[in-house]
Amino acid sequence: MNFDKEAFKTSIRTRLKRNYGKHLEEANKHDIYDAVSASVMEYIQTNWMATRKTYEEKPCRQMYYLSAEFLMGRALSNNLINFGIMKEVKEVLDELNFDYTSIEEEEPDAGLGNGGLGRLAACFLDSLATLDYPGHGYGIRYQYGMFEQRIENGYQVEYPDNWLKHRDPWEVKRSDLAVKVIFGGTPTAKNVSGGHVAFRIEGGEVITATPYDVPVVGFDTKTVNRLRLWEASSDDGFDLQLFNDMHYNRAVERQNSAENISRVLYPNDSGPSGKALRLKQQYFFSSASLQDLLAKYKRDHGEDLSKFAEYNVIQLNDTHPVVAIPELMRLLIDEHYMGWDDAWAVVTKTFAYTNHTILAEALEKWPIDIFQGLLPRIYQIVEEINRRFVTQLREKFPEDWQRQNRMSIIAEGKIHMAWLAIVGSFSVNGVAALHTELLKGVELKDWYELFPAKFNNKTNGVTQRRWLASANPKLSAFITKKIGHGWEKDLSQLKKLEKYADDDATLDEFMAIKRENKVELARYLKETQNVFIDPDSIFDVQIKRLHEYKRQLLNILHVMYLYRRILEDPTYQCAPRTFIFGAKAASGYRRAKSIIKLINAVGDRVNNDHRVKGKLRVVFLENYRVSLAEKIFPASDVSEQISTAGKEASGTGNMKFMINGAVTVGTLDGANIEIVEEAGEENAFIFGLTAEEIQAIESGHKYNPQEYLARNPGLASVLNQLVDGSLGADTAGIFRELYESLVFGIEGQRPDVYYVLADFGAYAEAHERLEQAYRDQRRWAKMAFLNVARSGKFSSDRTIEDYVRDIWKLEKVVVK
Ligand code: 26Q
Repeated sequence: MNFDKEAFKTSIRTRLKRNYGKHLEEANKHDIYDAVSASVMEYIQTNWMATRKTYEEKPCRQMYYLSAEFLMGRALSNNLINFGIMKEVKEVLDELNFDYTSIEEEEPDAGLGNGGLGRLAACFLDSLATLDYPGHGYGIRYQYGMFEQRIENGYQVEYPDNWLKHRDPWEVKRSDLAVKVIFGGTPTAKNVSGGHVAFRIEGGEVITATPYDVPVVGFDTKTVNRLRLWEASSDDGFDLQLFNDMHYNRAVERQNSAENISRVLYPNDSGPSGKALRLKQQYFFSSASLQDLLAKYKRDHGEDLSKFAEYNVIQLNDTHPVVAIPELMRLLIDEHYMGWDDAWAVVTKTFAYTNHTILAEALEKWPIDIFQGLLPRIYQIVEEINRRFVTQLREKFPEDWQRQNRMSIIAEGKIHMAWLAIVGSFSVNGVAALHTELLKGVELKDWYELFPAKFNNKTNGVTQRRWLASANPKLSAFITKKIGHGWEKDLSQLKKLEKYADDDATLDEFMAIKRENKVELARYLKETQNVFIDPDSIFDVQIKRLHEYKRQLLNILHVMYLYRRILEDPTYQCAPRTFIFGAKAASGYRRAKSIIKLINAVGDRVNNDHRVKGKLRVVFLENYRVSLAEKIFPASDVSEQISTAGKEASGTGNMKFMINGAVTVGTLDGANIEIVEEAGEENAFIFGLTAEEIQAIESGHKYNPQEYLARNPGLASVLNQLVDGSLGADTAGIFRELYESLVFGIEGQRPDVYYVLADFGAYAEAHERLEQAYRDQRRWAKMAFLNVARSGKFSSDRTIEDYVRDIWKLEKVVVK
């Protein structure tokens, strides 16, 4: 595009005057961020309108990604890169005497997600727009996103993330498209001609859903798709009578109750909370989104909805939006007077479901009383779906009562949302090869036997525009110098780098870039968190949500093990290492919080012990989030992907490390398997029990962690430090709990549920191999370099092409 610098400057000045009544000279950094963003938005709008017009002129099949989470992070850099005006805007700011980096830092992260699942949704939107597919997001405009984490006295403390404190320059409020969503009330049969039975809801709480649209800018294309986020409010929420009678709180009760629905993201990435408000959130955005789609369909095609599924496909991001299945039935039957069978035919051609977890405790089940109280009509419909489904099951497995019970959508007082998802969708997919195989063979075995054709795998990916082009400009320039442009939209081109894998000059340059990125991260951490790290040490990094199955505990126990070794043998020679952690724990997850405290306690101990002499450092970075991740991946040497085999559905951080040239230490879990398959086993450090071995142990009930302690005195001694008070007296209690959970099992659990002790020896040994490899700098450089060259598969562009081909069946629509 032709970018007029002077016009852009004028635009910035105009906005400063209009929005803040300020001259350029009076503007602070935030004002500039806002004015620049608003000016960029002006350009985006042109393409956005053109895209909308293109989609409208010739109605085409479109995909809608329904997700309770979109972890978008910051928009400015991404939009400038995708729009192709980064260089120009930087120059403009330079000329106005502002530094781009510090302006960029003014933008709060849009942290509307917990972790992997939410960030995957964001990467998918980027790829869809870049590849010119008509695919859009629907979600919730949480007023407060993922909490801000501070570490106080080594403990995690949560603070609200008031990301909308200033206005968000990237959103457009569409009050004209607001819809109503009803909770509670009484379903009442109404008379409809033609013999159909339809219901209306009498009474109930009426919530207004107002959409805010955020543009999703494709890279090097005119396509701008849409993320539509719903905000909850009440139209008659303020009672003036009560206010006049000085009942100030009661006067706004209804307003608050409505607004609470989109108030805050549940900071829980691993399990149903069972809270009514969470179900309200799910129904709220599912219903609003479907009403929006039906209204559009009727504008384009008239009242006959029988062909709805030809033009719309809805991807359900885990079970969180699965209530959309009965809701679409309700809308078709009660509001559009379709018969059950016709409606069901539409529904089961519209929905596709992605599963993101095999942790049994994470599968959503809603207690009937909560569900029926909030959604009485939807409950009736779920009952009818289940009645018909169970009838079908009986025909297929007449005598198999157990199977019928296991598969009933409603059982033991609960509604099983994953079962509802499978029954109501035409596709069910896992997110990495192993994960899908485990779904088919174990977790969803009954379902695979019933509906084999629905099951398919879609290995996750990440967008190289954000995670390489934007996050790592130095490596990007280097890549482009070597192989030219093209990788930005076709990551498989990175394989052209392979021919330099034995070229010393290339490897030196590659490693020099890694070092510059390490220096830059060290500088940033010193400035923002007053944390010191040494760029001459190995940056060994584990950044992800804190969860027992991800085994941050294995990592920190190994650090304690190394520390002990250094103290026991002062002559012990090793490459200096910095172990970097970043992780948020769900607010109510006590054990995860204890692990954070342990990491910090070990850090205090190790970092302040002069005997360690720089050989070892442990840092826990506060408030891990997308914008911090963008600074860490490019500076990492080692990627810790050490989940218990079979537990991590895919992982996506593992891919971000790989494309930035970090070497994986990992188990054969999730997408790690595919990562080493691509990189070559010799270019990763794989260790530990396989999923199959763990299955065998579990079916034989023969795991005794004490055996591992008996065999490894070093490990026993490390574990002992958890309970001998050496990590600080105040923590004896919580570390004892960690100890006992590993060694004996507490609270009715098996000991060491996640096989930390079973894998410890192999993990320590993998680290020894790693250290050996690192000492040979050239060998290390080649390993890291080949990881980059072979990371092409892990672009979300590839993932999206897989979804398009197998599930969505979209055509590209090029905006002129
Ligand atoms: C459910 C009910 C109530 C409250 C919260 C939740 C909830 C919220 C978020 C449950 C799960 C999540 C998020 C799960 C998640 O992020 N899963 C990850 O998805 C990634 C993308 O597919 C995978 O790469 C990871 O392996 C998987 O852990």
